Amino acid sequence: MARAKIALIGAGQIGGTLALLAGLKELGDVVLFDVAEGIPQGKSLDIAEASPVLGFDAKLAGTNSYEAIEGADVVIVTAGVPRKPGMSRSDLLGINLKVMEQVGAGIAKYAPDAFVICITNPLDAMVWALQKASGLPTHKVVGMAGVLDSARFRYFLADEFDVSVEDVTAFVLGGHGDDMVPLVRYSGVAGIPLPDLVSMGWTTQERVDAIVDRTRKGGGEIVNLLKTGSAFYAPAASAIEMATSYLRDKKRLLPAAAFLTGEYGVKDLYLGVPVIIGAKGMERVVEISLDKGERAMLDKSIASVQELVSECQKIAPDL
Ligand code: TXD
Repeated sequence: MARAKIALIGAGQIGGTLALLAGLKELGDVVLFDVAEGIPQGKSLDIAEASPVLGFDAKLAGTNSYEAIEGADVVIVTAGVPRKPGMSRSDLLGINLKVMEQVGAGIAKYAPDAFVICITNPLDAMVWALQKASGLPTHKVVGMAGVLDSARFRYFLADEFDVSVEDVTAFVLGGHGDDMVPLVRYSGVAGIPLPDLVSMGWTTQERVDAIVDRTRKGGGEIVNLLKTGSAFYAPAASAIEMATSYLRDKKRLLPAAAFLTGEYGVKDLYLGVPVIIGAKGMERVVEISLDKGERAMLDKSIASVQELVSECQKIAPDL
């Protein structure tokens, strides 16, 4: 059977890492697209030259033309501009909205059957714009943030308990921002919920609160350290996990920004919720029960996402 084709729109820090991981995991052939000339070509050649050493077979191509993504099975979008000093949030929104319009048009023309994963920030608004601009069905366009946010939560918990990251599960709901909702009740070690681990004396409520806070600010922590960019290894790994679930029909239950049609009381908005990802795309939204406190946190997160999308609608009323 022919290899799957994976198109990566944006060949920056995350795009390059995605190409390497897709190769290492032999997910398929990779096309790296960017408006910058030479970068996608250079990165794809560099990774192709690593393939004999690393022992994977994949065709890697770099391009500045959308034609090259024709027939892609998966498209992962990281294209965009980071926020620079002096740039307001609206300035950034305006620029990245234009980028989503271009990328959406390219996908609509050359890869209308693809499963699309958006990573560009501000995530919950950009995935909304990308779906509108591409016109692809909503269950084929999702946003990546929750896998990353819960991976951070899992890592911090594994470190706290000195146990394998493999045995730690963690749940994060809501938008990708400081008001995301890490769900303590649904997180734990090998089926033991976090509140029980507190009762068992493995940790204290204060330390759990501090971990929740660190998870919320996880993106900023990396930006403060790197200074010239944001996280890219963990974001790329997270998107690859989502792409793998689609390509291999694994039906993983993963948190993702999904288009809601009434679930969690939300309509016509992308929001981070647990979903099943399989061969049909985003196959199911999983509605878990929330207590009062969790619901209040989610409502706050929904309001921030709604505000961002309303701002987008003002800037681009045609979308
Ligand atoms: O959890 C999450 N969703 C995120 C999101 C976690 C970390 C970072 N997140 C966001 O991903 C970040 O705020 C950015 O919006 C994206 C991509 O991050 P990356 O670190 O890869 O950014 P780069 O290195 O600046 O790469 C962006 C590339 C760069 O090579 C540009 O030339 C290209 O995008 N670019 C374009 N490509 C195609 N088409 C257009 N129009 C375009 N404009 C810029």
